[in-house]
Amino acid sequence: MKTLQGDRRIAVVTGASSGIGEATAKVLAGQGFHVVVAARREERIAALAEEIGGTAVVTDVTDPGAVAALAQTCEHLCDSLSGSINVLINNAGGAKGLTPVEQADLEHWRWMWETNVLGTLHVTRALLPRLVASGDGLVVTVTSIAAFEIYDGGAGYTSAKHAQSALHRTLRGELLGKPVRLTEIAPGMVDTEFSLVRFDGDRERADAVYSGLTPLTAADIAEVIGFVASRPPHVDLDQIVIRPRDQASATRASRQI
Ligand code: 8X3
Repeated sequence: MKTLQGDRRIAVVTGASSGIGEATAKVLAGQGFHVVVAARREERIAALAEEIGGTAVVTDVTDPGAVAALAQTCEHLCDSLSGSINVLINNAGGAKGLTPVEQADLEHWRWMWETNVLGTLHVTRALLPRLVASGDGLVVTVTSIAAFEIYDGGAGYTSAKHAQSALHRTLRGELLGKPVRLTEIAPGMVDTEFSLVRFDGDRERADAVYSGLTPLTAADIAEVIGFVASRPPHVDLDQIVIRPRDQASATRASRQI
């Protein structure tokens, strides 16, 4: 098979403006990747790209036009750097609200399905031909323990994460025989903007999620993704669940209050 393996290995990270995405972009840059940082917040990704010597692309993963432009930029980068797209980190996503099904906020549900599920679909579909052509591709999708657990008030988020995980794991079979590894990272509590977004900027409510325990940090997750990315091409870490020691499940945690 003809491959486009170039001199420079390129990694694309979505949701790179903060948290796990930002930390992962830094780890991958440290490993020598040219990192394309994609997110909606221009100022943040421009500063990050400057810091790590990467490329910032303002991208809303729910917008197919924006994702097509991201893919186009990646094509140009491959040419200008004589590089190949070897890594995609599907990290964009999140939760909104925590309400029972009976009171479901349809806008919240739509946002969660659009961002976590269709966003992953748009970006993966757009970059897959390049990842395959690189001869050594890797797709990491950051889901959540909500991809296999459920909890009261969480159906919008858990159903979206279940679907995102199903989409990702389906690729493992569809791409069998092609040179692309697939890893699902399923974190539990990570102290990022996650809860602040979920509770619409309510700092007190967001902080309460992590009170009395030691949550994971974005860097903890990024370090594991860096390990995944640095394995040889024949080693596929299919699924990795990472929780704080203090968290047994989405609904059971040990808190010292
Ligand atoms: C979020 C996981 O444990 O904070 O994706 O609900 S948890």
